[in-house]
Amino acid sequence: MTRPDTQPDRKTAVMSGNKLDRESILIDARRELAMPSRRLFGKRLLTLGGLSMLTGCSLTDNDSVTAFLTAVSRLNDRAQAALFDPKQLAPTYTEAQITRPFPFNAFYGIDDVPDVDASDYKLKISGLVTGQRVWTLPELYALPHAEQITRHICVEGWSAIGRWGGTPFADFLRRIGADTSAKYVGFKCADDYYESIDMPTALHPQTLLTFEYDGQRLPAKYGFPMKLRMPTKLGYKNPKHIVEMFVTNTYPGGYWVDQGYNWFGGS
Ligand SMILES: Nc1nc2c(c(=O)[nH]1)N[C@H]1C(S)=C(S)[C@@H](COP(=O)(O)O)O[C@H]1N2
Ligand SMILES: [Mo]
Repeated sequence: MTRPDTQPDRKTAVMSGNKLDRESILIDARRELAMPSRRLFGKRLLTLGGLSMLTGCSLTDNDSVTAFLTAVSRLNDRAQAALFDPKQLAPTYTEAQITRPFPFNAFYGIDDVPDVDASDYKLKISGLVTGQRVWTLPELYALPHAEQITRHICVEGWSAIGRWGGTPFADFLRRIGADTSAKYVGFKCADDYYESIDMPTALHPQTLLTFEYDGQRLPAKYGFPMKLRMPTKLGYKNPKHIVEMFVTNTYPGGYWVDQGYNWFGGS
């Protein structure tokens, strides 16, 4: 089993034994602030001490440390959302730069990849949309087509360049009559994974609902029948094996996010 990188360390630092290890907590919190997606925020806006005062945490017990780290993460969500430029494009690459083989990753091993049956697959659409209905794969495959060669960055410490094909998600949201003034789009997956993203990222021009990898139908390991591909977000924000999506103003969380990981997850 694999998981994003900072979480086990954070858990170890915060929860090991009764005696609080101040040193490792500070190392951990500094590391949080040093993550690529947080660097801007950490450097520009606040020092660790400032954050501590701001959140009113005295860092004297496990609960306050957890609250402190959660507050850091939630503040970062807001800072990242404020810094997100809906028109700024992530870098794209050439075919020759594609990483081969492209890595597989999930919260389980490759032998447990879900086997989604194409013939009775239906994508459910719910929430704040006028077109609450299900979509079959032939209907989805007939949507306008776009391609991207972009870099996928996993917080476990690897990145890889891949080529995905599918349909621009903004178009799809308009097609289903989504309320694009709503805050979130949530996803449920065939493997019990779930995720949610902010609406500005959902509408970003490089956010694609993908059905293909490198010119072929998306293989099971990369998320058959579809993966939401967002080069502006870290790997764990990109749900594979999507079976349902919903538009909502109620914060839906995510598989890793609900275990303490940063929700915005910009890269
Ligand atoms: N359904 C589902 N989607 C998921 C995951 C998962 O475990 N299940 N893992 C995430 C993580 S952490 C990464 S890095 C990427 C890996 O995608 P890949 O197998 O195409 O490299 O999928 C993301 N989306
Ligand atoms: Mo990841």
